[in-house]
This record gives sequence, structure tokens and C-alpha cells, in this order.
Amino acid sequence: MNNIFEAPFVREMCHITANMYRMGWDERNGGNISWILENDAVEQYLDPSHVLRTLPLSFDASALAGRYLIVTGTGRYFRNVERCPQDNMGVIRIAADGKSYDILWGFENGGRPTSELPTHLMNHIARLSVDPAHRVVMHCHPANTLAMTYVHELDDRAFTKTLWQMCTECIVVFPEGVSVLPWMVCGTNEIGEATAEKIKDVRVVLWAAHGIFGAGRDMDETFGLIETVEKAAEIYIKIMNTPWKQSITDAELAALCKEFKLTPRAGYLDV
Ligand code: 2HA
Ligand code: ZN
Repeated sequence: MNNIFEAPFVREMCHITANMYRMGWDERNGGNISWILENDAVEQYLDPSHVLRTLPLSFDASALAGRYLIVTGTGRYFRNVERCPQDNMGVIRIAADGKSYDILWGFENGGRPTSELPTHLMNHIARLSVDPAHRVVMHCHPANTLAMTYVHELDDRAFTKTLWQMCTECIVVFPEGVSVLPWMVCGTNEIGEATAEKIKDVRVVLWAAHGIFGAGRDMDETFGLIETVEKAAEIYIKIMNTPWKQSITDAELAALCKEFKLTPRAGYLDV
């Protein structure tokens, strides 16, 4: 068996959590990540019959039966993942009946997976139903995105269009737009279900006054999505109290999509 501390998926989680902390997106224990891993990649490092603990799930996760995920820990700080991976994250496997999960590695010293595990698993199921290559769900609290949810209307189309106008790259990075949920209690099945409903059509769902959920096929795509939304929100916050002399028009956004051979969300551009 190979040394799990050298596994590419453990190294990548260390790297990404450290980066997210330095971006200022994950104060204290804020934020969580889960990543669906390929079985043969995991089984080079872990004995699949060596289960440390089994914990219940409060909803049906059978669509992920037998899948392994690496997940950050509840109450744990992104700041600490790199120097102590085994305390601050772990590898789980969803049970065949989808009603519980096994912990195979990590979550040492009383750790457990993130409080947002139901939302993560529901989002994985929703994204896999529309994109079989989907693998990563990432949640964090970027300041400008949060700030924007206080001052901008929370309509999906209006919010998306403002973000698209803030940087030329936005419509290229998320042509399907973003979705926004009103404030809700976090860590519950209800917020998980509401997010999963929205994330079938987009890869970014914003939680008003809380944070962002991003989904993607790998870490780079998911991190890049969040980074782009946060950059656009930062520009919006910088200019929102200044009269605009010009912006990017819908015709210009449509021209960008044509050039990059992308289809923007139907009905969002007035062209
Ligand atoms: O504390 O970010 O949404 C972790 C969270 C909960
Ligand atoms: Zn949060």
C-alpha cells in the first residue's frame, strides 16, 4: 500500500485549501470541499475493507453508492489542512444502500465530515445527473460576493447579467449564469435540496449573506469559477456607488459568445 500522504488527491486538497485560505475566502472554519475520487486511485492508498467508523446519512444518497470522496472536516480550519491533513479532512465511501457512509482515512482526534455534507452529496448527485464528468463541490465565503448579495436584487437573471457586465471573461467562464438563494439556515437538508435543484442548470449557486457553492469537473475549474465570480463582484462593489459612463452591452456579450462558440443562458441577453 502506498503512503496516502503522498496521494495526488491529498496533496491537491492541501494545496487548494491553503490557497483558498490565503484568498481570504475561508476564515476560521468557514468553507468546505468534497471531491469524488476514482476507486482505483483510492485503493492504491487505502484498504477498502479497513473501515474506521460508519456514520448515518439523513437522506437517500444511493445515487453515490460505493463512491469514495475526500471531504474537509466540520469545525476544522482550512488554514490547518496542509500541516495536519489527517485531522482536518478524510476519505469516506457511501454505503450500498445510500443510508450511511464509512470513514476510511482521516478525521482523527474526533473529526467528522463537514456540516454541509448533505448539501455536498445532493449537489454531486444533481450535477452527475447532467454531467457524468462532474467531480468537485466547493463552498466558501468570498467577501465581495457576499457584499453583493446585500445590495443587489437576488433574481438569477439580474444577478447573472450584472456579473457578466463586470468582466469580459465572465460570460465565457459561466455562460449558463449563476443562481441565487435567499438566506436560509445552513447545514440542513432543506438548503441542500434548494441548492441541488438550482445546481442542475448552473455550476455556481450563491447563498445570500453566506457564501458560494461551486461545482466542476476538477479543482481548477471549480476554483476558477469562484475566483471569476468573486472578481466580478469586487468590481461591482467598487463601482456601485459611482454613475457608470459605459458598460458591456448585451449585443457585445452576444458577440463574445459567438466568437467563443458558447451558448449563453436562454432568455438572459436582450438581443
Ligand atoms: O462552517 O462554511 O456553511 C463551515 C461553513 C458552513
Ligand atoms: Zn459556509
